Amino acid sequence: MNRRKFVNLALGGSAALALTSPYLRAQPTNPNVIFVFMDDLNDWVGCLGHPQAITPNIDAFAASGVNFTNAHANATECIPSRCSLFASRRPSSTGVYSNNPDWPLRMPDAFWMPENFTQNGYLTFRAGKFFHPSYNDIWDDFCPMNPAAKPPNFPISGQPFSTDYYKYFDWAPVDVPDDNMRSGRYANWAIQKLQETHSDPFFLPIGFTSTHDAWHIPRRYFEPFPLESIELPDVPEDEWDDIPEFARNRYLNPVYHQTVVKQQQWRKAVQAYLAAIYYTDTLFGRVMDALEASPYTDETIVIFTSDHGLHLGEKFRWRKFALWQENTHVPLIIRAPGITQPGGVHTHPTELLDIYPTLVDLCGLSPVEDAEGVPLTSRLLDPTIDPGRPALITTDYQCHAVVDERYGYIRYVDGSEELYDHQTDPDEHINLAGDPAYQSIIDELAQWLPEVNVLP
Ligand SMILES: [Ca+2]
Ligand SMILES: [Ca+2]
Repeated sequence: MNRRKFVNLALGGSAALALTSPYLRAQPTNPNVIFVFMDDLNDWVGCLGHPQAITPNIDAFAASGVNFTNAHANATECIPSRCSLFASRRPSSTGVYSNNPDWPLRMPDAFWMPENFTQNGYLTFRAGKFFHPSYNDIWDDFCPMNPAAKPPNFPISGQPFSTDYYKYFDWAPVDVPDDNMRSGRYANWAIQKLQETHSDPFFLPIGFTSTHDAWHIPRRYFEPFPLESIELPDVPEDEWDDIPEFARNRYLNPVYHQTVVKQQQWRKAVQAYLAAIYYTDTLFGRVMDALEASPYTDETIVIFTSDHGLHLGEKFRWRKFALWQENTHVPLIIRAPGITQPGGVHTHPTELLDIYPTLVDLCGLSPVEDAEGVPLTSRLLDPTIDPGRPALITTDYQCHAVVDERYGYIRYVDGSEELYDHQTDPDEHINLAGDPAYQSIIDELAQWLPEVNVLP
């Protein structure tokens, strides 16, 4: 399907199907919304097939709604991803490509998701990280983003402090009770909100931060992951040879990996990230138990996702900012009473900027005139529906990835390209972009690149 055909389908498809659905009649008029983010969580969850992750609560939640198994963040860094998600705007349309805090000036007319809920009679309660910075004034109530409980001799991973990399690039078990961690506080605050009686429907985002480094996590969450059991990615020695020079220079900062290997920290970092995910999954489970025990459970939409993925040594690379799968692929699970059925799995490409139009649709919010996403309503009703479009991910100015059912295509600002066949090469080792046999596939995917690219 080409781009024009998709636009026509998208305009008519979702609304028409939603209006004729037998399920919709049972949908609450103004459902509550719990919107859970795990900051910097990649696809290391059981329900996306990760062999080591321990995520029983995320997995159980996925089984109760629709699991979007090919979902991608539209940007691979906190602020650009959140600006995209909460206004349903592409980074290429706003010029918000980096974590520069000037983003409100770049998006002065954005109709932000929490504002829309407020204007439509919802109470808005925020636990933890949502915007960045926080914008506390826009919420009816909030649990502030506490500073992380830093150990006294930070860093404690065993790596020496270095100005060559991010100062929180650190990990280790800590002897701190769950509830004293900042994500533990966010969970408890959200649980308390679910135990209160509210006069109006509520929008409750919970931004867990424990999956964002530094991974200083309560010790017991390390115990199921003994170091000798940790599996590291199998990276070919010549992995970088077929990556364009622009990407090597900009996205493959070798200092991180060289330090991690030299200090024998690779397994420890992976172990700590798995512990962080397990800990945060436990908190998520407590919130879901509180919802179950509350009067709100049958009238509350729950969304679970992340803001972007993360590298832990794949491509001999760490952290975020790039366009490979480790950075773009994220969990997305939605359960909407009266709309979704348990056990739904949607395998087609999906973008996080579709979430806001979906909430507009399901919660009766005001239309968002400049939204670039489309409602997922039809796919929630019938997860087998193929929307016929790929996911578009942006990191820097004119640096984009297009991911369809099978391929991942990357084009950088200088015109250099990568193409990976996820069917035969899911870990993206072999760049096919120079092979003429794949030119027609590149041409097909390239038509989805944005026509407008606002300067940074
Ligand atoms: Ca983030
Ligand atoms: Ca390679």
